[in-house]
Amino acid sequence: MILDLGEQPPSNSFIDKNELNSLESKFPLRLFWCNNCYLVQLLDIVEKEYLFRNYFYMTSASKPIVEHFKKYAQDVYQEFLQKDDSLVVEIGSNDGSLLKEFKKLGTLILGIEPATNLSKLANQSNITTKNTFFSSHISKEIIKSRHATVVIANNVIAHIEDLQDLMSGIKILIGDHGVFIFEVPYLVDLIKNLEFDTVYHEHLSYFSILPLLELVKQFGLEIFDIRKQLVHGGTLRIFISKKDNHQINKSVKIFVDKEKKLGLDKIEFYEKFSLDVQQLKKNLIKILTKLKKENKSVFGYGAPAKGNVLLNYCGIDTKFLDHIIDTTPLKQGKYTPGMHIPIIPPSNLNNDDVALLLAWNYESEILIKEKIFRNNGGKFLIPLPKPIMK
Ligand code: DWN
Repeated sequence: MILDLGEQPPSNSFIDKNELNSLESKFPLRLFWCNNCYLVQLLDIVEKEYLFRNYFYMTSASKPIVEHFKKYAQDVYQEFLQKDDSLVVEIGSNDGSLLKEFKKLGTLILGIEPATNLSKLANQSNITTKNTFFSSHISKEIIKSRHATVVIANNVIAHIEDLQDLMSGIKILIGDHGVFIFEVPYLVDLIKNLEFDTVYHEHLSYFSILPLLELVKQFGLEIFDIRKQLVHGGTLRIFISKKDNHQINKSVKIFVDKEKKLGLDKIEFYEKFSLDVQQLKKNLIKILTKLKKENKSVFGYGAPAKGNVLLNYCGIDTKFLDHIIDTTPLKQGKYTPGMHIPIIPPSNLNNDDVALLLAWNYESEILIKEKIFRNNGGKFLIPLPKPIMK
């Protein structure tokens, strides 16, 4: 085990006012490293129906990600979808924000989304979406009509328990000529930047390239390119196809060599992580306690899933934060899981002194957006990698 974050409620299980006194389900949240395949993973698995059938995270609620997806769609279109009649199948298509961009470019699209509330929203905005979990069975259904030109999946591969069935489903869906492109948060950034709050029950795997190479090889597939992205605290965009279909880009060897040099294949690489996370917790509570002693008004900026891991691990409740603001209509009027902090729509910030930036992965965009608040003396407390006021 490389990190123990205690018993926590699922980080997207936001609750209503009338549930505040009800018992909340909590599950162990512990991170493990496999000394055989080097995959960092959770071993305490929460039922996927419970986590994903009714889902509060909406891609469209975060403008920076919508912008990222716009550029992403254009890049993939340029490189792989110029041919007429190209089909993009997205696994975990959420509210259809990415597929909307491909549709604008004239590509055929199909979404696969288990969240009933979100797939309904997507279909209502004419983004054809199957309300189901992805599996090789679904792939066999789809190829009855045709193969996919591109299968795309973002921030969802880490959520899938059966990686074997996933890869066999991908192999079926892309056939001989298709390409599989996916984005996952990068383990090296998680460890280096102490992004412990991205460890939560939805994320079963914490990917690096060494274990992924072994996985795809088993299915006659190969990684032919890897491109680093800045979103979500450091992300890899990975390109996979049938073996020998594409020239292998030198990026693959660069990442493999880097990971071996860093020692991701040795437990020593992970040893200091847990101690550093415990120290971060102490430092953050110390700063918040001092602010409250000075009668400062402090609130949370953004109610991301990762924020709830941080709040529950550090025991930060309404003694420290008056409320949390968030742009997601589904979250507004709800309370955070475990710590029960009320979530309200973004409002005039100028009456508060300090914003704890729980959505730290959008620091640059949010600090620009809230310039007036800062010019009027408002401060942002950035929780990690080292709590700092800006
Ligand atoms: O892997 C996952 C990532 C992709 O998204 C999922 N398992 C769940 C989710 O994680 P998250 O909730 O930690 O994601 P975000 O994108 O960091 O969430 C940002 C939150 O902040 C959203 O609720 C929207 C909100 N927000 C805001 O209130 N004002 C965001 C921005 C940019 C803002 O200006």
